Order: sequence, then structure tokens, then C-alpha cells
Amino acid sequence: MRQTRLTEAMRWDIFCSIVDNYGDIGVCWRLARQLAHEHGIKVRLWIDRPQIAAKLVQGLDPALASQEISGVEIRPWTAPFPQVDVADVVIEAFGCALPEPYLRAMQDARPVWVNLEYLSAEQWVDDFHARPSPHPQLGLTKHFFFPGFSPASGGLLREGRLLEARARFQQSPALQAAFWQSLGIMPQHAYTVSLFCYPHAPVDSLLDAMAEADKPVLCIIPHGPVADQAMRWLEERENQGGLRIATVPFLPQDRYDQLLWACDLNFVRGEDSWVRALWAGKPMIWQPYLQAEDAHLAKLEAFLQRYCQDSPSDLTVHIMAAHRAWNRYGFTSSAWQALLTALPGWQRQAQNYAQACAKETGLAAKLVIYCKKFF
Ligand code: TRH
Repeated sequence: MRQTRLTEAMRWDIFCSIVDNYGDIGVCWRLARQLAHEHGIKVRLWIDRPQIAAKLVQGLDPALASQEISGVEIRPWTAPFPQVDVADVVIEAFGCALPEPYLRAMQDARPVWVNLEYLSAEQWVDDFHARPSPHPQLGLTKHFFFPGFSPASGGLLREGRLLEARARFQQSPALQAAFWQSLGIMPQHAYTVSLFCYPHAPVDSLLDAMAEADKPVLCIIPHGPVADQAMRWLEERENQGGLRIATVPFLPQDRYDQLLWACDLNFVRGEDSWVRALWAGKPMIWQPYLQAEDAHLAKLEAFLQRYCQDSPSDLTVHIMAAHRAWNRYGFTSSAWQALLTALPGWQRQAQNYAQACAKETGLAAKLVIYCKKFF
């Protein structure tokens, strides 16, 4: 048992190495903010590539050696690593391998050491969640914390008032109009679709199918390789039918949430946008991060089983077909048309599923409860 810190706030260090894309920092930043806001924890977030983090952390200056944003102290994870006090709890995000000098200092300070793992909907998560693993040389124990969808897992990241904020936005035509205006977009009477995906997705097949449908679609794509691909598609195509494409800058996280809340359908990927689309309570199509031996397809199927567990069977068929089209075969006009027909029922299912998931304790609270056991 460690000495309980009764009078001071607990100090947590979160270490985030940005491997590729935005999921690592997306999750760490969200968690850090929530721990500070909702749990009164003094959080220091160490980031190895602050220039990338600046894209989604509003106000972050990558040149600063220390800065406080939203109650979180942000520090660059430099080499050599500075000499600092070890926190009470150390979160190693996604097995990022802590800096050597800090690890050595941990041998004396003996913090609670947690490895925050990637999210998966697979069953095995329940068995591996919260398992300790003694370090062979350091005499310290690392605890493996697995986010997940079941009560026995580490849960999903969700801010305390998220669903209320979303409901306020979705019930307010004025807030939505202001949001679209801030992006310089007029949805008019089209279906609005946000498209955030990996470049290997069958994007052209989707754009073709949307263009050929009898319902107008406005497809909103964040700047990057997929937006470039869509621009090439536009150049090569003589007739884009009822499809309009709008490219938008990469938005700060809170504004990206609003985009998900505002659209009729969201294509998302990886980990964090996947969970945010779920909380948006709107129909969503998920593209898991590509893995060797098609491991991502097993993850997809595990999620679909959970996502569709209470949906009517005809809707389940549509949801599964849409996901498989996107992750395996590509879209066809008839697949897209079928998806549009299923949207109203899917919308109800998405709202219900978000409500059901929100009954579980969120990841940040579970993590705090878990770590407090050691003090
Ligand atoms: O960027 P990703 O593909 O991240 C991935 C996954 O997390 C994957 O599991 C991991 O192995 C790999 O990174 C290293 O997708 P993800 O997880 O959705 O992260 C994107 C983040 O970017 C998320 O926090 C939402 C945010 N975002 C914005 O803030 N603004 C935007 O405009 C967009 C499009 C995204």
C-alpha cells in the first residue's frame, strides 16, 4: 500500500508517443483533459511529436518546454529526458516504452504503473483487462488496462456531460446552422456524410455510388490524402450527379465532435473517432486500423456483433453489409441505395446503442477507481 495523498491532488504522468496518425494523441489528450476536469488530478502529458499534437489540441505551441492547456500540463518528450519527479500514477499509453531515466527513478518512487491498451470489442479483452505483469529487472509491476465495450473491460472514454451536450446541439437548429456556417458549408437538403478513413479504403467506389444515387449527398472530407483523392475523382468525372464534396481543415477535437453530431452518416476509423461516432448517436461506418493477417477484420466482426445485438434483423443485414462493403469489397450503387433506405431505422438504433453504452462507467472513471486501489 502506498501512502494516501489526502491533502494534495494526485499527480499523474501520461506518456504518449505518436506512432502514426492521430489516435494515440487523440486518446491521450481526451483522457488527460477528463482526468484534470472531472477527477481533480494534476496531469502532465508528455508528447514526443508536439507538432502533430497541435493539429487537434487547440492552442498548443510546439516550441514551448511547458504549457498548460485545459488544466493539463503539456511537456515535450525530449531526448535526453529531463530530470523530473515521478508522479503517483504513470500511464504508458499503448506500450510506448517509458524513457530510461524516468524508469530508473520509478524504482525508488514506486508509482502505480499502467499500460493503457488499444480498444477492441473482442471477447478476450475481458480476460486480459487489469492483469498485472511484474517487470523482470526493475522490481515494479505494470498493470494492463484494456478499454472495451463490456462491463468487465476498462470501458470507453466518455466525458461526464457528453450526451447532454450532444442532445443540446442536435435539438438546436440554430447551433447546427452556426456550426455549418463556421465551416463555410451549406448542407441545403442533402444527406450529410463525414468521411474520415485510411487512404486504402475504396473511396472511389463510394463516391461513384453516392453520385449515382437519386438522393443528393454532401460529403465532407478533412484535408489530407483522402480529400486529395476525392479532388482527383472530381477532375476525372464528367458528371458528379447529386454528390457535392466539401473539404474542411482538420478540426480541433471538440469541433470534430460537432461535425459527427451534425452529419446524417459518419465514416470513421482507428480508435478515437470510432468511439466519438458512437457517442454521436448517428449511423456510422467504421474502418479499423489495417493489421497483419486480417486481424482488423476479426475486430470489425466483434464490434458488429455488439453494435447490432439489439437491432432488428433486417437492419442488422444493412449495417453489416455496409461495413463489409467499406472494409472489403467496395460500394456499389445498389449497396449505397440500400444504406440510404435503412438510414431512419439505423438512426434510431444508433441513438439507442449510445444510450446503452453510456450506462456503463466510462474509461477515465474506471481507471481512477482502479488506480486508487493501490493507495
Ligand atoms: O488517426 P487514427 O487512424 O489513429 C490510429 C488508431 O488509433 C489506431 O488504433 C492506432 O494504432 C494508430 O492510430 C496509431 O484514427 P483515430 O483513432 O480515430 O484518431 C483520430 C483522432 O483525430 C481522433 O481523436 C479524432 C481526431 N480528429 C480531429 O480532432 N479532427 C478532425 O478533423 C479529424 C478528422 C479527427
